[in-house]
Amino acid sequence: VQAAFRNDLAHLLELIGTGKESLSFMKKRIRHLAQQWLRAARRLEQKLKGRQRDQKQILIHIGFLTEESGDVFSPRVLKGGPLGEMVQWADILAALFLLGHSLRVTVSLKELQSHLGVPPGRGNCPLTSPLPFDLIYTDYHGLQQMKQHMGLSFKKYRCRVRVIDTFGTEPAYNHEEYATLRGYRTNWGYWNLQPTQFMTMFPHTPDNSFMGFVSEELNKTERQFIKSNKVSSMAVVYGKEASIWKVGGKEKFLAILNKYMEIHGTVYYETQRPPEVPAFVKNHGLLPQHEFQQLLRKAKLFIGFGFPYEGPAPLEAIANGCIFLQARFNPPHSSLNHEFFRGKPTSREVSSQHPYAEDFIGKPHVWTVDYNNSEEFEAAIKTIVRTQVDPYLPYEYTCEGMLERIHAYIQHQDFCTTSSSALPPKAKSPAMQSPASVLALSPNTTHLVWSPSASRDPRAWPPVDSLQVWVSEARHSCTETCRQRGLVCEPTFFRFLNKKDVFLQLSITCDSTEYEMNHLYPAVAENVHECYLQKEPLLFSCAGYSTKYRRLCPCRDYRKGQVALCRDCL
Ligand code: U2F
Repeated sequence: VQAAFRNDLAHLLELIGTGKESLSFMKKRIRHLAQQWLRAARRLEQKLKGRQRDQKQILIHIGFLTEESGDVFSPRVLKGGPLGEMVQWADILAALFLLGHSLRVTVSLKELQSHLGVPPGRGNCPLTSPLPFDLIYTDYHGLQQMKQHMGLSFKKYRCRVRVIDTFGTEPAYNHEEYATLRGYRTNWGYWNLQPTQFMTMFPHTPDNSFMGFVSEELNKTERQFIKSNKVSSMAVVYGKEASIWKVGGKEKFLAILNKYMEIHGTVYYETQRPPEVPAFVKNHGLLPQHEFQQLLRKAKLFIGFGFPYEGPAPLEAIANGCIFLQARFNPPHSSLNHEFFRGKPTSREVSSQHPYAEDFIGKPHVWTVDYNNSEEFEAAIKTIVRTQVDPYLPYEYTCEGMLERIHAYIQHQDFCTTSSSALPPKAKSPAMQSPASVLALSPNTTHLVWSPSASRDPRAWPPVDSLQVWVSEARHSCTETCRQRGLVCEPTFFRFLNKKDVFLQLSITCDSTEYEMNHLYPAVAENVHECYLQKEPLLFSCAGYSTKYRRLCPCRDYRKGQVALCRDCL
């Protein structure tokens, strides 16, 4: 069946169900953004005119909202608890629905079992009939529940699963045997999925797919209006929970800020003003999402105190014409040195409260400074008060951008067929059978580019024409190596360069070449002329570096404002 774009969100609201504050929050959000979503769907429909799109049967199982996993989020929706995940799920639901797929939504174990066809009263048995879904979007909690209740069928069907994973899962933590051997300890990892089956809230690592969410969009009139009504002395503090005010040294930087600006907050409180919030701060209490946006429209500055990490609010602030000021973390925070990230399946180094804002947006919208350096902090405030900025929203966070991206994933990502586009988790060293086409790489002085004369596999996605092979410096990851060249690391291309010939083409001398399991391979230990190839395709990883190796990195181009897609990827 062909999928038809939908032009009404009413039926989706029914599908979501009732009975939890988190569900009400999500429905309110969908209702509020409905017009914006519908306009975007019409634009994408025009863009894709006539393109064949299959309608998928999709199960959306939001594990963290089930009672069985504790549902700690729902009771905190109105109390300043995290909303980022609910923002994202609401947007995923809207996007999948508008693209015309057939959806089932579950937030309890019982519903999950009945949709999967698990016989009542039994668990951990193979399903009695074939799984009625082409795709299952869930999270780590849901994944655990599915594993527990599907028995052997879990292995068979796990290629249909997409895991919404806020902060990301790096390949080294995903591979059970390797993670165990090498001490990549985590509370969540070890699933042996294809790393791109994990979908993140921001484009944290190219090893995962970037799912994202949306922010409110403004038309020209609204922009104009916002710009002329900005109160240049008004600052809003990022954070709904009183605990964020416990940050060390806050007296000093708040006193500086207060010299130039009136400070507002949206900190949750029950009856009394939270004692952590100083008296000179105008606290509005936790606001409903659309009122929070109205506040941002007036404010000049949105200021972060270091927590929460990597949430949606800074994008909303920037989209409403605020400048976002945040603390640089030196040294960076990560699972190795910070409680919040400990046990998360990634060693990504978080260089500020919001690295996406820092790296993908930057000045004049985003200022990342050392809060312990009073001069630097004060200079930033002084400049910000004088600086005019336009509201800005990266295309990938617009409704059209998100629809376009999810459409591309659904059309092209296939982890079930063992074709060239997705290697099976446990095939006999498929990493060794590199495709013949790689021989057509034509050498350049410093790197390799794909030769157009190469026979190309039309099913391969992203199309291999966008591949450029670069050799990293020692101590550099492939993520970084590609980024330095205005490109992005593309893990699906590793299989094209995991090959002895490629070293030769790059004029790298190899006295020996070995296949081993290591998430940094293919790589060369330059001073000893030892070359290494990857034995386990699940360990192909853009993340990771070492002083010992220069890595072979598969980079590709990307669309401006849509890093998930290469130029010819739609
Ligand atoms: C992040 O979760 P948070 O919920 O703390 O993220 P925020 O950036 O604060 O934003 C979530 C939403 O809260 C809304 C705002 C955002 O869309 O519009 N909001 C509101 O409705 N009323 C207000 O007064 C203020 C904000 C992140 F998303 C999670 O993944 C992490 O677990 C968490 C911890 O790092 O941070």
